[in-house]
Amino acid sequence: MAIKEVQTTCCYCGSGCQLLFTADTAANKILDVRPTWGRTNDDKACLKGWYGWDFLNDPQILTRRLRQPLIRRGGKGTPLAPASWDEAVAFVADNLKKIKDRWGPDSIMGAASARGPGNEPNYLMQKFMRACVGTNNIDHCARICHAASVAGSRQTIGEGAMSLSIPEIEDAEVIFNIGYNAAASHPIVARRIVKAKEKGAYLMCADPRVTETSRISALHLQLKGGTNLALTNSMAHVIIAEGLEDKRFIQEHTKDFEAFKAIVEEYPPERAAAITGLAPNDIRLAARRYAGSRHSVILWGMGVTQFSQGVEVVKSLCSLALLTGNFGRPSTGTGPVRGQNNVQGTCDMGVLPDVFPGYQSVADPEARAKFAKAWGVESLPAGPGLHLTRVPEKVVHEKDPAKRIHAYWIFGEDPAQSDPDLAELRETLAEIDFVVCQDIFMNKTSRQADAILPATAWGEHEGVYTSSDRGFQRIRKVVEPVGDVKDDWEIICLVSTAMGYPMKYAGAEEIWNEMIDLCPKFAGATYEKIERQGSVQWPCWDKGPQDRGTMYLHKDGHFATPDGFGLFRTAHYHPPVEVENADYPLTLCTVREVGHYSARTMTGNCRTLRNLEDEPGWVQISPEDCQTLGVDDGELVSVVSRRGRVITRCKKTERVKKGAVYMTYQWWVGACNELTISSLDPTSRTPEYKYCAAKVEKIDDQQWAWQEVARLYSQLRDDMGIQQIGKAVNQ
Ligand SMILES: Nc1nc2c(c(=O)[nH]1)N[C@H]1C(S)=C(S)[C@@H](COP(=O)(O)OP(=O)(O)OC[C@H]3O[C@@H](n4cnc5c(=O)[nH]c(N)nc54)[C@H](O)[C@@H]3O)O[C@H]1N2
Ligand SMILES: Nc1nc2c(c(=O)[nH]1)N[C@H]1C(S)=C(S)[C@@H](COP(=O)(O)OP(=O)(O)OC[C@H]3O[C@@H](n4cnc5c(=O)[nH]c(N)nc54)[C@H](O)[C@@H]3O)O[C@H]1N2
Ligand code: SF4
Ligand SMILES: [Mo]
Repeated sequence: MAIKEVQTTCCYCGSGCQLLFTADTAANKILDVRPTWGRTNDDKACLKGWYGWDFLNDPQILTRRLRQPLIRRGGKGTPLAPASWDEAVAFVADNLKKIKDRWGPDSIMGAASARGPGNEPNYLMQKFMRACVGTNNIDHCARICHAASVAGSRQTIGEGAMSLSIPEIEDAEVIFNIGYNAAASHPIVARRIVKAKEKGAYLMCADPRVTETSRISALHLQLKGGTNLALTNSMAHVIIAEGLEDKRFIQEHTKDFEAFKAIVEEYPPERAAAITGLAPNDIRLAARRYAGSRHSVILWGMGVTQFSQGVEVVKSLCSLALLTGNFGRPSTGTGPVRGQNNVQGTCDMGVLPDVFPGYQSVADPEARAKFAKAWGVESLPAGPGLHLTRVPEKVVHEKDPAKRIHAYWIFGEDPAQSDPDLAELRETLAEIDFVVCQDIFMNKTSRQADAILPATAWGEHEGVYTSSDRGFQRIRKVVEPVGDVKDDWEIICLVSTAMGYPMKYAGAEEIWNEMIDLCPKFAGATYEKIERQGSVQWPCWDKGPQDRGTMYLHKDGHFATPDGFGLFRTAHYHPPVEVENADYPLTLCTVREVGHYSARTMTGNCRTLRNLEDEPGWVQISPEDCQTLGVDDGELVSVVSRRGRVITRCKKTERVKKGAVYMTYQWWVGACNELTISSLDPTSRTPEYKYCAAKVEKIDDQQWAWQEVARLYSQLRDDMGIQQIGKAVNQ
């Protein structure tokens, strides 16, 4: 037995925890995993860090690893059949070329990955789309996540990332936690919130549900879902009305205060109370507490961004921090805590339709000229590309074939599970001429693919992830990949080369070096420095050892806006797009499961995590609603919206209020995205996952319902060609 120890960064959430693997290199097996010291996690990890690596063993519980390329040789309607890499690459390149020649570069869409691959393949994916295909149609799951934070923060303070670092949270004096459930989503960040409380911080939590954070908060603002903007505008109203604003900071470092004041003046607590259902004095208390400290921190998540008014709420939160001068010092500022392990990084790499790597605008002629020169092309497209949430609009709702999307390369995402309104998404995938999936597992999306390209997973390749707080950290190979799989970056190089735009690299570090040389903000973050420090937070301008990176942004009130001033912005409140009514009397909100992760291809294939929770998921219902519906805890029920119907288990709980029900989006059978609505924020195009009208129906024949769940589950697995159901679970 040859033993080695390898340190790497966790592949789930953006907390960026460091894990130490012990592996038997002779047997190519992982023996043990434990957390180790890291900048964000000290030496702690949550249950996914401890148990979330078992998918590397491919126990085939939910789905199975992809081990060889698969193509539909005879076109749509013919089966997916194994192919050699040469054949699969030629097949993908020929089809993409044909589509580009016939319909132009903008008929091709690319989605890249905030998960396992890391920064380097994402850099290459956007380079491929821009330099080889010639379009800015490149995006990723930030769109359906924190895109509203990126847009809203950039419009006010100039930078879309967390202004402070995860460790700084524990020294905050006041934490305003809004629409963020760290105990389930980022347990290691939650630990910092607990520590802040232990050190005497005042916690306040705005969430329509009772969460672990609300339980330890001094003030729980249990507002009605979809009313954030009324609350935040009203807090600003109180701060100004009571003269609690930081007048000097406003004078010296901000603009547009008067226009902001004119809007928030219309939100006295009594009016906001009528919209939010909160007590006026609780709103006053929240405002006074927030303004009463020089170390106030706002942490927010999907309960802010996944609304058709998400961007406006983000702007109002940044404005609250401007109003009170809570920027530019340690343990203060704004914290849109980025979800996925590398969603900050995938944004950093320019996997967005409007920016190159390092947030350099595609509309800026100088930036275009710089990247065109470096990438050896005459010119690069200037117009912003398509947001991935608009693909259905450009397929099923676009009658003119010249304006349609004809090809979609989906790399490390599972939109057929994670996008809203899945029936429409399936119709979209069926209508697109050519769909490529590059993944590590068979998933719901790859069922509809014309070509599947199998990649190495986290633990099988090298690279860099960016944690939620702008920290570049290394990921390292622990085991050798099994089967005919390739590194994501290599797959992109092969297709690009076959399409006539050669790309060749010796490894991830060479790609990284090309990237940092093009991005001033990242220029100093060499592999060597990341290795030495463990983590380098951007901006890091200089390669020398004296530039260790940046812990917090906007030092001394200098914002990242063009002229350095912070801009006050907010808007008037409006309700969500689809509200409850006589036919659909409940509101449906969708959230997270602590032991499972996103589309679940990875955690669903980890034996210990699978034992925590299983299909068909659950729906949280208040005891009053359970009584009205005549349903009880554990019973199967149907949840129905205008777009679909699914079966799931009733979870009766006092944590939710009457009239509002909650599901998690992790389940294949109880898939809540069959029900969600694709109404989008007009700026960030983020879907309103947190609010639509629904009803719950009792199922009288429970035996039939359980059989139906089993039937639907095996049908999905059969469609995916996963034969060995239940096999190898105990291996
Ligand atoms: N275990 C696990 N961890 C994860 C993930 C996972 O799938 N599983 N996913 C990761 C990803 S991609 C992300 S983006 C993060 C997301 O992490 P979070 O932002 O914590 O995500 P959610 O649980 O979707 O929503 C947060 C809270 O918003 C509340 N909320 C709903 N509506 C409203 C409202 O109108 N106002 C307010 N103020 N609150 C509201 C919900 O009740 C919920 O408690 O988690 C990451 N971590
Ligand atoms: N209803 C509802 N829906 C939601 C949300 C919600 O709150 N409610 N939240 C949304 C949010 S915030 C997010 S971020 C999205 C997430 O949605 P997705 O990004 O679609 O979900 P993931 O499970 O992270 O999907 C990642 C895919 O990448 C694959 N993968 C992992 N590692 C690698 C690798 O190294 N290489 C390759 N090629 N593939 C890899 C996985 O197998 C999986 O198929 O879901 C959104 N959907
Ligand atoms: S908190 Fe996030 S990064 Fe840390 S171990 Fe858990 S899932 Fe991994
Ligand atoms: Mo996310």
